[in-house]
Amino acid sequence: MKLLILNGPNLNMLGIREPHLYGKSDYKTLIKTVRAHAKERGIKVKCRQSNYEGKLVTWIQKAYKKCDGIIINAGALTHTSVAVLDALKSVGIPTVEVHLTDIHSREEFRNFSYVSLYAQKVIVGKGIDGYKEAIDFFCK
Ligand code: DHK
Repeated sequence: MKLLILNGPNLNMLGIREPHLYGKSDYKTLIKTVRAHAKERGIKVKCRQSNYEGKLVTWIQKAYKKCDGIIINAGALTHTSVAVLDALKSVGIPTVEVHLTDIHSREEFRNFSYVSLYAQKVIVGKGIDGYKEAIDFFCK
């Protein structure tokens, strides 16, 4: 079992950006936590972050026939990117959408997610633990 774990714009700023919302842990800690949890579950992970929509699209495309699942926090692209949605639909890989914050209880513009139109599961508002739960989804 191999998972692609994708993080979008500004997730590299964790620990610095609005810590009251996104928490005090930095991106490095997030990845360390995710890797440790995946190892416990015997799952291989490939972790990638970009501030560029096209990079995320390309990584999703490259996962075709290579990864068994995708865990994605597309950051702000969640709410805007038809391209990310189309890429997920193109490869047809089971996908869990994760958000550190509860996007449904924040500003109205965060309420809609293109990724949710494809994702098999959506996890919001659980911080870093949401990524662990997403890994566990693929263990069933
Ligand atoms: C992360 C972002 O960067 C925001 O643009 C989303 C999401 C929420 C999160 O909660 O992880 O709206």
